[in-house]
Amino acid sequence: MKYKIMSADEAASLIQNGQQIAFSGFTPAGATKEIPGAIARRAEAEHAAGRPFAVRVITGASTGDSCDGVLARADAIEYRAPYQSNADLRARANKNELKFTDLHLSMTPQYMNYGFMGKFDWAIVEAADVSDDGEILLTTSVGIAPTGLKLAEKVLIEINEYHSKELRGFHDIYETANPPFRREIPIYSAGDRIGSQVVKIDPKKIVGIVITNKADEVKPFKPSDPITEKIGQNVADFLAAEMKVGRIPQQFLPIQSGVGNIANAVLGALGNNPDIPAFSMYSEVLQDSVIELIEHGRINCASATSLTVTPSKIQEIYANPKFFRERLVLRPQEISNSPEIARRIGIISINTAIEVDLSGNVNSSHIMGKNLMNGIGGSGDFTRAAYTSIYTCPSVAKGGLISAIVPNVSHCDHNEHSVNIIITEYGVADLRCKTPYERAEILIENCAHPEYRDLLRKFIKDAPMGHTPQTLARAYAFHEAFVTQGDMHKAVL
Ligand code: 0RQ
Repeated sequence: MKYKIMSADEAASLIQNGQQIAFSGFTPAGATKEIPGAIARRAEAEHAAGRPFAVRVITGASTGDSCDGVLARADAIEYRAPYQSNADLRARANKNELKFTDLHLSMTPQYMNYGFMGKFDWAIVEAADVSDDGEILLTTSVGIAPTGLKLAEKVLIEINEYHSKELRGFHDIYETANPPFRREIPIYSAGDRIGSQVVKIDPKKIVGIVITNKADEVKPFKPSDPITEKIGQNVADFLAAEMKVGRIPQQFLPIQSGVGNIANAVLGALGNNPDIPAFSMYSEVLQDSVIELIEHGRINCASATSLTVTPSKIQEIYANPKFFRERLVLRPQEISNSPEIARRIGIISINTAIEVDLSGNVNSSHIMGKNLMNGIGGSGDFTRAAYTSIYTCPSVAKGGLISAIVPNVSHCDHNEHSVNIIITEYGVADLRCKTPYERAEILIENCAHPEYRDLLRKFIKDAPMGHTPQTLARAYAFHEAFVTQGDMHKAVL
């Protein structure tokens, strides 16, 4: 290899205070694991010497603790976008100790391309291989890496020897032109390939290579509980019933599914339902359950921007690369999350809500209107463009002290015009083409926890007549009760 091999600390010494870096990684998959730690050490040394040191960090979505966690704990982040799920980073964002912006994930590469984020000094990416003429074989995610590699002045690469070079052929790298030159993205079904297997850049931009050998920091799932399983079951039963009445075609439609335990249970239930045929996925993240369903012939093919699977699952893939290469496609996030494609191929989107209000507005990102949880991620990319958009959540949180069905959401990510179906462990609220009063009623009767139904019914009954049941003075009575008394049951209506 013609590039300079260096230590992570040597690489970090090249980074200057205030610089903007595009990192690879979408979830812990494909995130860099060595250089961020070295940047954190450099920040701590600079701070100890009384000098400021923090960088602007743009990634695909969340990353692993060895990127977001170490940098946040060292106070080395000045600005961070577009998504995170790290406790230390979240705590600092919620104290405004660093600037965090929650962005639609499909929009992030566009904002980079349009210049909305300013100049990129560095791209720091994990790769399985790099050729002397600048062909980079990415690892388990694509995310914003191609855009960062194109725009950045200089590039550092972590070659991670843990990942197999058999990954060649899993990626489909395709870049869109900026308006007014953009054309349609020619993907007509989930498995279509339209791009190249590698990212190609000018090799002169590559200033150093750091070698490592570490698995992605993907944690195994908690064992599923009865509530999660019931939600999964309700989603599968709803979709099977939709197929039966002809609202979903017999070939079924591609599924997009969010991350976490509920998403995992939903996919498990879809896979086990004999009335649902083998299906495809057009999603952003593929978790362990997808690999199992591919192995069992229940998923035909899956497209995403990240392969967020545990080390044992990635080894299964590396042991059988030909089988999986034919069934998995990893794309840049503006393609995996493209609303154009989601609308064309008719995806069924399934994401998670923190709370839902009686109009059908969904909050996926903030607690009590104030504190960031993770972010919207790709949920908005898919929801607005979906054939049918579904949100799932348990009917209550914090042992029942919080109702997930509230008069008004305390923060709105997805509005009533884009949200079609709400599913809790109690049932399904089909909001499609319903009036505001009808929506409120079915949400209360089908989805709310029985302990909160009378309070919610009272909110509707007492509302002055209008197109939408609303009483502004009591709009946040549920939240107010939790914030002041620790219990939404005490809402004064
Ligand atoms: O708190 O961690 O203190 O126990 O929120 O909730 O029920 O464990 O569910 O892990 O799936 O997270 C929406 C946050 C759900 C996640 C969200 C508290 C609850 C718990 C976690 P603890 P659960 P999950 C994919 C596409 C982003 C949108 C999306 C998320 C913690 O799924 O970030 O789907 N989604 N994007 O107690 C106060 C409420 C609450 C509440 C739950 N109403 N009030 N706390 N919690 N409801 C992502 C990507 O694009 C990469």
